[in-house]
Parts: sequence; C-alpha cells; structure tokens
Amino acid sequence: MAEVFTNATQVLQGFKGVKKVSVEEYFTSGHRTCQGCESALVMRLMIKAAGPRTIVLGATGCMYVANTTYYTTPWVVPWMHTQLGSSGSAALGTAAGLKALMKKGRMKAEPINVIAFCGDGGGADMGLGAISATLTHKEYNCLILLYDNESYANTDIQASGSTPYGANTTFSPPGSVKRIMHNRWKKNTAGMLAAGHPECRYVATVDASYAVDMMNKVRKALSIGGPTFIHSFDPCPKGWDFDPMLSHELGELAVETGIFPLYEVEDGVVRHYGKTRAIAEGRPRKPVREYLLKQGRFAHFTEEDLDYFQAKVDEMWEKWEIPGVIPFWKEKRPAVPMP
Ligand SMILES: Cc1ncc(C[n+]2csc(CCOP(=O)(O)OP(=O)(O)O)c2C)c(N)n1
Ligand code: SF4
Ligand SMILES: [Mg+2]
Repeated sequence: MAEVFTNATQVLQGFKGVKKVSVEEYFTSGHRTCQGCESALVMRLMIKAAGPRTIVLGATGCMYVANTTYYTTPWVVPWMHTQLGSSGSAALGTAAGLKALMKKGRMKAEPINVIAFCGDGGGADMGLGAISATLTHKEYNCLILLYDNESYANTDIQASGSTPYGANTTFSPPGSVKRIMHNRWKKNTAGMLAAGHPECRYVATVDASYAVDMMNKVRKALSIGGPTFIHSFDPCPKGWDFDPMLSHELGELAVETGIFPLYEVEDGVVRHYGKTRAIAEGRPRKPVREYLLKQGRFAHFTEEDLDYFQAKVDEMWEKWEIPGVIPFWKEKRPAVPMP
C-alpha cells in the first residue's frame, strides 16, 4: 500500500550534552576554507544536527565557493548551489517540490529536512526579501540559516549591512583624513525577521562556540514545522584579521560582551539562553574592548571609538524594549553621539 503523505517533520530531540552528540559526519574533508573558519564549523554542526535525510541548498559565498571546488565536496548529503540572493526561494521551492511529489505518490512519503544557507551579504542584504516571503508560507517545512561572517568575504571582505561599526573592510579602509569609513550600526536581522513574521514559529541566534546549544537550535527549527530562521555568528580569521586559534574565543567574547545576544523566539515567546540569559538577568558584561582589540579590523580605533561602541551596546541592554532583541523606544531618547 502506498504510504500516506502527512507533511510531518522529522522528530529531532535535542542532544542532552556533548557526549550524546552523534558521531557521524555529513560535512567532511574536501573543502578549502581558511584555517579557523567558524562558518565551516557551522556547516559541519548544522548537518550533524539535521542528519542524513536532509537536502542542503547553499547561496553563493565562501560556504559555496570554498566547499565545492571542481570534483571535490565535503557534503555527504544532497547539496545544490543557488544564486546569491535566493536562499529563501530555494528553500521554499524545494520544500514545495518535495511536498507535491510526495502527495502525488511520485516519491516515497517521508520527512526530509530542507535547509538553505546564505551569508550575511546574501541573506541580510541581497536576499532579505526572498527570506521574508518564505517565512510567510507556513505550509512548507524548511530552515534558512544565515551564517554571518560580517562581510562579503568571498569577494575579498567588502562591508555588508551586517558589518560592525567602524570595521576596516576593503570598502571602508581607515585613512589619515577619515578614520571611520563604515559608520553604520549592524543590522538587527534576527530581531527584524522574528518581529515581522507572526506565523513563523521559530527564529534563533546561535554561535558555534556553544556547539551543543547551536545544534539543538537547528534541531528545534527543523522539528517545529513551517519555515524557520537561524542567524549564526561566525568569526572569520581572514576578514577580521586575527590569529585562527582565536576563533572560538572571539565567538565567546561576542556573547560575553553582549555584542551578539543568544536568544530564540518560539511561537512569539522570546527566551535568552546561555550566557546571554545571565546578562539579561543582570550579570555584568565584559567590556567590548576585550573583543574588539583582538581583531585587526578595529586596530585603528581610538579610545573615543571604543567608548562609542560600548555606549551603543550598553543602550541595547539598558534601553531596548526587549534587551538585545527588539529596539523600539516607548519615549524619545537622546541618540548616542558619534565620535
Ligand atoms: C548577484 C550576484 N552579485 C554578486 C556576486 C559576487 N559574489 C559572489 S560571493 C559574494 C559575497 C557574498 O557574501 P556573503 O553572502 O556574506 O557570503 P560570504 O562570501 O561572506 O561567505 C559576492 C558579492 C554574485 N555571485 N551574484
Ligand atoms: S574568508 Fe572567512 S568565511 Fe571565508 S573561508 Fe576564510 S575564514 Fe571562512
Ligand atoms: Mg559574509
């Protein structure tokens, strides 16, 4: 008898501690990302969490180019490249295609995970509209994972909407006349997508320095049903100019300084987790200079620049409507003066 199509998702329980994490690898050798590349680690953990019955779609960027050198690939699961701004469309189209084929009995009815990943250039800038559209189609199960290395890295580190204030990129090199060339504050992508898509059941931020938490958020996003979104924070030794051995430490410092908050929004309920929860509950944050001054991209910062950065992060925790997540004010507040 033909199997009945149900549109169910896989049941993926969270790993209860690192010893319970599955040993199988589905992102293996065969890539040529830089030493210390956290985005490559994100790919590895993402697919480890999802398991073998998964289709991965990858937008142009480092995680496409460096992972699919001619005749080699680290992917053990079915993988397809999609255009730079198309992670949302690729996720939705693949989920809809699978659903139609299963419904018509043209393929075995079984839950197959669909994950599309994109960089910050591809997701937070160019493909934002397609991601937004996908998050409104609640009848299709898919996850979009934005790996944020805070630049258009693959084309040699151009500034994106996700690049932090003041960073030295090939589009914003500090000069003797003008020190700060990139003076925009980083986009609040996960908060924006969570606030703007009332029927998207799950949005989370993750950091591979906290690997088990990260994998469990992927598992939840794939199990809950409908389109979901995850934003990962990925130290990039080449683009940020630091020793590759510091990748893990910088991932931790971004959270401990409060610069990158870890949270999930599940059915509209916000929950800070990990060290971010302690910060939200009042634990002091580390000074942002401990994070910034370990990276060459901020080497030109003066004390004034560090103070400005600190004041903007303080504002995020002390003045935002939902600290670290949603910035609206209830009343007019004075802006932090830029140096
Ligand atoms: C429509 C289009 N414009 C420009 C490019 C050139 N391009 C290829 S990868 C890339 C950078 C993408 O940046 P991001 O999405 O942040 O990924 P990363 O390279 O940082 O991993 C660009 C601009 C392209 N492939 N397609
Ligand atoms: S440039 Fe950055 S994101 Fe790209 S492969 Fe190297 S470390 Fe990874
Ligand atoms: Mg990028």
